[in-house]
Amino acid sequence: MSSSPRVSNPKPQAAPATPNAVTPMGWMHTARFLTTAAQLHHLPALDTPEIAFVGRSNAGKSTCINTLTQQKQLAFASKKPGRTQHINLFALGKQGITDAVLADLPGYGYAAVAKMDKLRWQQVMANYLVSRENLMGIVMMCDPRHGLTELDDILLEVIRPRVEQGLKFLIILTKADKLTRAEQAKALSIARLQAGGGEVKLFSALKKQGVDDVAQLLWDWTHPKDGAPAAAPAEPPEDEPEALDE
Ligand SMILES: Nc1nc2c(ncn2[C@@H]2O[C@H](COP(=O)(O)OP(=O)(O)OP(=O)(O)O)[C@@H](O)[C@H]2O)c(=O)[nH]1
Ligand SMILES: [Mg+2]
Repeated sequence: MSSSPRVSNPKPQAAPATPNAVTPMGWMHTARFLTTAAQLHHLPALDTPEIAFVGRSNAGKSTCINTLTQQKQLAFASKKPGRTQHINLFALGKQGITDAVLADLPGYGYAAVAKMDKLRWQQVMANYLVSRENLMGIVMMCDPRHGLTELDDILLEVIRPRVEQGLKFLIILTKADKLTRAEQAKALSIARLQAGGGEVKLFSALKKQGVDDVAQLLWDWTHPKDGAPAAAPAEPPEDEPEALDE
């Protein structure tokens, strides 16, 4: 990544003394578009902690980002799978001072994408997840009606070494409005078993379920009370990253 300019951001400011001046939801609403890139080396190298939204195509990643940030079209959401085709970065932080970045990634597993395009994307994504230095957390979006799929499991394997080194990890069970209460409870306990100690939350963009919880968690990740470093160590980028198989 030495070819990319390193963008140094000012250190996050200490929270103001007034308790309500910065809330996780208020912080989320400061989201603004930062940049978009079709390839990893086109992304600027950042010092700011970054949280990536990953998951199958159509799982609801872009909608989740729009719901959390309360902006209708910050990320492009669509009924048609494969809507997001770039890595899109959004900056968060009060008074224009960026203290975290959200990354909306293209979904995987969408059958109607040409094989070469699929392979290219899987490589870009695997390389991003393994080598993005400021990546400090991953939110995996999963439609509980389908559960974690084989591709989700492969992705979990790709990131496992970084999770073991401290990368934060959350599974969001999306479209919870499509499940009954009993189905929600069942999906939650199954996903908790699969998450290997990671957090799992139910979420519905339609019903605004889980919005506060997720905002609070992402805030806690990026504003650690003990001042510990936010990002987990990354591997140097490889020329031939491991592709995610179908
Ligand atoms: N009922 C319901 N529909 C949802 C919810 N979240 C997303 N959707 C719908 O699911 C479809 C896909 O949403 P997107 O946010 O574009 O999904 P994505 O994961 O970003 O998809 P890709 O960009 O293709 O990877 C859209 O029609 C959304 O309206 C939800 O919480 N409830
Ligand atoms: Mg999307």
